[in-house]
Amino acid sequence: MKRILVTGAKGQIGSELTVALREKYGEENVVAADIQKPDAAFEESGPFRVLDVLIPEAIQCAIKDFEIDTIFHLAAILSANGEKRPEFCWRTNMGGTMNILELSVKNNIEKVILPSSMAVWGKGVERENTPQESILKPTSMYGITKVAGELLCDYYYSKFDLDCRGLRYPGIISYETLPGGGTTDYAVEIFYEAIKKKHYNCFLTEDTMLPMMYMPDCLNATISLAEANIGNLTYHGDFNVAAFSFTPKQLAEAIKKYIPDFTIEYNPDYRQEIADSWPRTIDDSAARKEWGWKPQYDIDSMTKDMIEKLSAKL
Ligand code: VAH
Repeated sequence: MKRILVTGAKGQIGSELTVALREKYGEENVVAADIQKPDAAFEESGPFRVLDVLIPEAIQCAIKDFEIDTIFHLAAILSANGEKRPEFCWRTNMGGTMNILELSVKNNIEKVILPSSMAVWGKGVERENTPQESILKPTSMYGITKVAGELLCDYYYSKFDLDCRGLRYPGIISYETLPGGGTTDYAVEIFYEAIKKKHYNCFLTEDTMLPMMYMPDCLNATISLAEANIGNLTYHGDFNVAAFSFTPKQLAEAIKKYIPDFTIEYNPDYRQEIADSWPRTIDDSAARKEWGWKPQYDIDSMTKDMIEKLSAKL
């Protein structure tokens, strides 16, 4: 991995993954790409390309211009936004992924990281300690695109010998960039509202347990998988990874340790149905065994760090 392209680089994960990769591989060796134009700070921090992943010629130019050998493809429409415009979600997520895979084969790209998501699960699956091997029948368009992405990852690996890897992200919590249209976004919004208003109107019920992960662990998992020896990997595009699970009520209790007069109300909306189709806890033993995955944060250390960093930022 010497010359890296990150698509979706202005997104919640992409923006921090770009910074982490630049710290490790050098600013000039990590090209941030997004359909949105960069702000001045982003543009000054290293190479940037405005890139629509639905235009193959644009991807081809970026690969050639920057001599790319590794691609982290983060550009995607997430679960909640995907239900508002399912056709657009399919076209964007699948069109972008196919372009990235086809051009990676054409340009002999060494490695492609195609993130998946716990959204791949749906009906007929054990929701406690959901196993690595299980039925994949998602009920969201986003989840359908993530199952298709996992299958494409394995297909391009076996048919074209393309080193293609992916991990099933749980909900990711961070303070740098607001998340964009996911069902787990409540676990980020709640911190902003707790600090600014000491109250949060939650769009999920108080007992909706979901697997979550703090951003530093997400970045560590993504880069560790990317750097793992392919010969040690039984799985490729669909590693389960998890850190901790909580309900909105449990998260509110953790926040109250730092903001005692914080209050919360629960008014579930359309995202409740999506959340109810996802696991409550996940078995990530394969990732732990095959590439040494081990989260560093739990709900308390994440909450402490989020409140400290976000209070300073706000
Ligand atoms: C979402 N944050 O809510 C994303 C993620 C599993 C959750 O894929 O859509």
